[in-house]
Amino acid sequence: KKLIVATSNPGKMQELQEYLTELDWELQLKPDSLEIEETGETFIANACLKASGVALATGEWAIADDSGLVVEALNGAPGIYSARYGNTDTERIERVLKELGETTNRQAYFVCAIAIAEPDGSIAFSAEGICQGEILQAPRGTKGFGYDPIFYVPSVQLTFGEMNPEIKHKISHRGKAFEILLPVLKQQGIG
Ligand code: ITT
Repeated sequence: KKLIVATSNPGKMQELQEYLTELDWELQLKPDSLEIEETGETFIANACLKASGVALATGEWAIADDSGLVVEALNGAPGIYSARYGNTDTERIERVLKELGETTNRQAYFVCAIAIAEPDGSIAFSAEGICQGEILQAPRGTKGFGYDPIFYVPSVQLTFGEMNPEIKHKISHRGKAFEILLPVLKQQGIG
C-alpha cells in the first residue's frame, strides 16, 4: 500500500524513512508544489493538518511529522515556530543562541507529533514523543539536521549532531513517537 510522506524537509524525510522501513508501505514523497499551511496552535494540530491535507489532495494515505524545539528560558520558543525561526539551519541556531545569551537555564526539549491520515483526510493514527536535553553555548557535531548541533543529551553525553543515527533514532522525540505508533500499526495490520 502506498503512503505519501508529507514533508519538504530532507533531514526529516531521511529519519521518517528509517522508522517506516519496518513496515511494507511503498513510500512516496509529496509533490513540492503541495504545501499545507500550518495554522494550528499545537504540534499535533499541525501534524494532523499536514497529513489530512496531503491525503485529501493525493487520494492516498499520508503521514506527517510536526516537530520543534521548546526552550524553557525562552518561554517555549521557538516551539511550533521552529521552522519559521530563520531562513537556514545556521540562522535558526544562531538566533536561539543569541536570545539565550549567557542564561544559565539551558533546559530544552524536542517534540515530535506524527499523524497518519486516510485517503478521505480523516486521521487514523497519531502519537507524540519528547526528548529532554540542554542547549549548548556553541554548536557541536555535523550529523543530523536542524537544531541538532546545539541540543545536548546528558545521558549520552553527546549532542544530536554528534550522535550516530542509530543512537538518535532510539532516544529522540521522533524515536519515542514511533515507539508508540509502530506497535499499533503492526497490531492493526496497517502497512
Ligand atoms: P515539513 O513541515 O515540510 O515537514 P518543516 O521543516 O517545516 O518541514 P516543521 O514545521 O515540523 O517542519 O518544523 C520543524 C523544525 O524543527 C525545523 O526547523 C527542524 O529543523 C526542527 N527539528 C525537528 N526535528 C528535529 C530534529 O530531530 N533535530 C533537529 N531539528 C529538528
